[in-house]
Amino acid sequence: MRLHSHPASPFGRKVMVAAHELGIAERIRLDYRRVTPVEPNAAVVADNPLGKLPTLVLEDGRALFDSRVICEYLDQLCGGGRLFPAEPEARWRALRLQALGDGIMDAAVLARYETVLRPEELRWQAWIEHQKLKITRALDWLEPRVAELPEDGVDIGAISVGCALGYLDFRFGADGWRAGRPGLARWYERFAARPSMAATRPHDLQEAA
Ligand code: 99T
Repeated sequence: MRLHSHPASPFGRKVMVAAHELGIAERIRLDYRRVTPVEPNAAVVADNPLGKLPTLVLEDGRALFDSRVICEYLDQLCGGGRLFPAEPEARWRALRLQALGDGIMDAAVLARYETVLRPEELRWQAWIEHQKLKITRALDWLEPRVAELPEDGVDIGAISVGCALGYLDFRFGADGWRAGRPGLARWYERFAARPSMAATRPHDLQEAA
């Protein structure tokens, strides 16, 4: 399998953390791509009309997107029920946390694009502030519910929230998301120490195709 991705993408990281947790990371070849909403990458667009990362290309040439679909595919490939719990209560808890983590990443990526991509004279400060407010509200919502996240194990909710917090450290470290959120900070410290997270730390890359 091939994965169009980028080492800075939190969604690409989510897929690779899932693959590491399932023990199949070595079956995925990483094709790093440079992609922004205004600079689509032809190789990615050929496999995904949305032109987004991550996109997984299977051995038979079919492509899967987005990160939610890819993660569920990988889980099924390994028998199912490991990252996406089957038992209803655990399942909806994990899926809701996945939606929260993905939503934080969406807001953070949109704030980032507004900051670094848009020409300076067109930048819209209110847009950035309101994307960041989404992140603030999501983290404040999560702090008293941190027990919903698995303490030692892993599921798709934990992976998504973990990658979202890792992305905030990577792109918005100065915002200090840990302040006033000791429960979440403690949970993340343990989660970030997992080998799957250590193997997928985000970084920028100049030479992506
Ligand atoms: O929107 C675009 O055209 C290019 N952006 C992306 O492909 C981003 C890369 S993160 N990916 C997504 O937004 C995927 C979201 C989707 N719902 C999923 O896969 O779950 C780039 C971050 C950075 O450069 O800092």
